[in-house]
Amino acid sequence: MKDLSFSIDEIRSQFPILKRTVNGKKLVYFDNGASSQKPQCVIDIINNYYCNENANIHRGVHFLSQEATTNYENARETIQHYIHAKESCEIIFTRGGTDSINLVATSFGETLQKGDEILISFMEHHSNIVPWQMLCERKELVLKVIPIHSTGELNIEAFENLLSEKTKLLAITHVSNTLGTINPVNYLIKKAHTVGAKVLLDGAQSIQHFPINVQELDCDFFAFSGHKVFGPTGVGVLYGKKELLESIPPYQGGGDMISKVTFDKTTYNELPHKFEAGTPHISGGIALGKAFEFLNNLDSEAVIQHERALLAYAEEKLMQIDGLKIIGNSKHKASVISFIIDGIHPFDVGTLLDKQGIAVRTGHHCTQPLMDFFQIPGTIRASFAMYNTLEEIDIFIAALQRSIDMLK
Ligand code: C6P
Repeated sequence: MKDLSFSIDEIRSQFPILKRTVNGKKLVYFDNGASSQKPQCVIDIINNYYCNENANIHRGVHFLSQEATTNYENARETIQHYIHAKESCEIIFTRGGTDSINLVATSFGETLQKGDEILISFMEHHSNIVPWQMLCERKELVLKVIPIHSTGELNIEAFENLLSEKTKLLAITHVSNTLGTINPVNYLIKKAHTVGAKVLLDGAQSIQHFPINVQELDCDFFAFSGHKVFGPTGVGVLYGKKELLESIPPYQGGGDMISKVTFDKTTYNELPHKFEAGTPHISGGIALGKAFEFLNNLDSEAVIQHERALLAYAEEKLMQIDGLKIIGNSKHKASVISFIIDGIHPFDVGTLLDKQGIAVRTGHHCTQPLMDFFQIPGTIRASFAMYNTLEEIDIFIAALQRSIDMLK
């Protein structure tokens, strides 16, 4: 049963780190795009796993091994239901979003032929650029890049022109980690499918902000990291359509991913194990399941409204600051704001904000081509989560103004 009320105090009370001070000030954590904080239930389940349940999975007949296996597989099912995948075998545990994309580049990439084209966009994170560059070099494929408008929105006309029968994969971010842009993925996926291309959505910055339904989206792959969605680091997920995952070769070789090994020939395990070589991050998978249970207990519509209010309030306040320019003004944005200030380096602002207890990210945000597009060295980025408050934004704005006054 969902708790349909959204009590910010109740939510904040579940995140112990939010009570701490940094440099003598109450922590204001606005670096959720880099990594989210963890609720007590996620921390507790990791602790409990190592105190009471630790064992390897899928291998032992003994009680602890079977218990750990059940908990790990239950977590897979929780994630399956959260993103509305048809079957739990479509949920592959990986080391994180980067690893998920590399899995597709390696395994799906193996099925591509010289001259085939891969389409990405100008606003991709390096994790959704470099694996494709490496693949293109290895297999003599062609990488094409969809340009964007100065608003930070995708150039749809250019996308349509770049798409052709040669396009085998569209690999695109759902939400830009730097601009906050929410891409029109429903349209992009439909259109890509008309030429027979598969679609990988990089969901690293979307899954923590709004519900995901991979069947409705009809994406072929969906990749994300656990640590950005209130779970631990070192674990992530690749969703893939079952038939597609079955048709591509394994990613890595090792234990658990095999059916039978002889020196003459090795056959592979069924999904999802075919893609999960070696002992996985067991406590991480279990804890990621718990993070999704935590999300399941919230009213997602209330979370969306709250984050929208944070974004609107912060943008309104920031725009009142002299010489400040917001980078990324898409009509549809998640609660991520990048900005620059005339004559001041982002790093200096980030450092002074930190002295006042405020955590933001500064720099290129692993999107260097995007920085080149805007002809800037980097931005200051405030990225909000559902536990942030309007009062924290007031503290941030006052601290930002103080920093600017010191630097000018
Ligand atoms: N972006 C940020 O501060 P990993 O590092 O594997 O957990 O996630 C990679 C990744 C992939 N795609 C997008 C859109 C991302 O935003 C990220 C991670 C962080 O913006 C750290 S660089």
